[in-house]
Amino acid sequence: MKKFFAPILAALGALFFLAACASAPEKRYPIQAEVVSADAPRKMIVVSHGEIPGLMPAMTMGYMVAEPKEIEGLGPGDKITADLVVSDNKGQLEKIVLVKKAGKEQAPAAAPAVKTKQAPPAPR
Ligand SMILES: [Cu+2]
Repeated sequence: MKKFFAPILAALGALFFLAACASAPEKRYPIQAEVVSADAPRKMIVVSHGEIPGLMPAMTMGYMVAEPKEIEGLGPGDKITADLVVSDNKGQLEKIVLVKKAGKEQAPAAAPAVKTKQAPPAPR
């Protein structure tokens, strides 16, 4: 899997790098995380991420995202991978990929109605 995507990701990374044309060197940290909430209009996502070696321990925190399109449709419990790109004093997530959608068996919308309304006995 990873080998298959590597060339594509590398190409995308090169594009981002050229587009950024940044003076400050940026650092990239691949992360794995679980979505707590996603807000595409505000380009914000709150995730619970694992340890990021050399940067921070596992925690729940909010990040800006480079491409709001990438978080449209994401919801609580979704597992993602992404690149945390840190430059100057800010960090944002790029290349957000949905790895595993939150379990559908737990979705309340699909749950069958447990309370069946029984008609009261007809008065005689
Ligand atoms: Cu963090």
